[in-house]
Amino acid sequence: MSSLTETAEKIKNMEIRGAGRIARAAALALKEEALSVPAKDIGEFNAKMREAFRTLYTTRPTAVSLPNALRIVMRYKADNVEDARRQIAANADAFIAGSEHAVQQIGEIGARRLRDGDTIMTHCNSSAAAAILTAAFRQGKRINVIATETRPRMQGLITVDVLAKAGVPTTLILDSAVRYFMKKVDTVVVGADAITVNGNLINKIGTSQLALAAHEARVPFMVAAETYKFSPRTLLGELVEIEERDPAEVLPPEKRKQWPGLTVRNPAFDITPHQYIDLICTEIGAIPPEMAFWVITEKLGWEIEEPGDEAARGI
Ligand code: RI2
Repeated sequence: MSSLTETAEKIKNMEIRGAGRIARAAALALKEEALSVPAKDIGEFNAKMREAFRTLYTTRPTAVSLPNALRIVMRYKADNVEDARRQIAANADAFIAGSEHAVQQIGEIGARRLRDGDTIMTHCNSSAAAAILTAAFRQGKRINVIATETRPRMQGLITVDVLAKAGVPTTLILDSAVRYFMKKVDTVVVGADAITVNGNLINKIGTSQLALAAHEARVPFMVAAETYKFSPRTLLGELVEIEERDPAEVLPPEKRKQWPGLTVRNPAFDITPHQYIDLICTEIGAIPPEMAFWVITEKLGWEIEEPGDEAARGI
C-alpha cells in the first residue's frame, strides 16, 4: 500500500481523526506523493496528482478542513515536474506549520475568555478546544472541565487523556447528562468540522444539544475553529454533507441480528444554528458567527471550484 492510500485508509477508519489532524495528514500525504510519484512529464504528473487529490478528498465528507487543505497544497503552476514537486512540498509544509501555529494561537486567544474558577463543558475531542482549556490552566486559572463521552467512538476519552496529562481537573459524563450538568457550567467550548457562510457550526453529533441546553441556561457557547474550517462553497448556498457512518459503530452486528427489521442510524455530525453561538475563536481573533462571511471572502478569498479543478486545468 502506498503511503497515500495508507493515509486515506486511516482517515476513513478514523485512525487519523479530528478536522485539523485530517487536514495536516492529507497535506503531508500529497507532499509525499508529489515527491515520490514517477512521472515522465508534467502532464503525467498532473494526472497522478489529480488522482491523489481525489483519493484523499473522498475519504470523509464533512470536515471542510480537508478539501481546503488539499486545494492550498495543490495551488501550483509549473511547466516541469521538478518545479511542481518543489511547489507542492513547500505548500504542504507551509500549511502544516500554519495549522499547528493556528491551534496554539486559538489556545491563547480563547483562554483569555475563561476566568479563574470556571467550569467548562466540552464535547468530543477537539485539539483547538483542548488548546484553549490547557492554555487557561497553564496561565494559572483553576478551571474544571466536564467532558462528554461522545458515543459511539468515545472521543471524550481522548479529551480526558489530554486534560489528565496537562493536569486539568476533569469530570467525564454521559452524552445524555449534558442538560443535567449545564447549570453548573460557566462556558461551553467545542471544536468545529465546518463553519458555513452564515456562521452555522457543523461539529460532532450532539453538539447542537449542548448548544440548546447552554442557550436555555444562558451559558456562553464558544467554538474553537481555525479559519480553514470555514466553508467557501456554502457561499453558493451549498450544504455541508453530514457523514453517516456504519451502524455497526452503534450496535454490533451480532446483537443487531436479533432484530432483523431494526434500522440503526449513525450520523457523525449535526448543525448548530449561529443563533446559539456567542463566539468563534479563530487564529485571527475571536469573532461573532455573523463574521463568517468576512472570513470566507476576505481572509480565505478562494475561488470556488470543483474538487480537482486546479489539477484539471493543469496547474
Ligand atoms: P480539531 C472531530 O471530528 C470533532 O467533531 C471535533 O470537534 C472536530 O473534529 C474538530 O477537531 P471527528 O474526526 O480539528 O472525531 O479541533 O469525527 O482537533
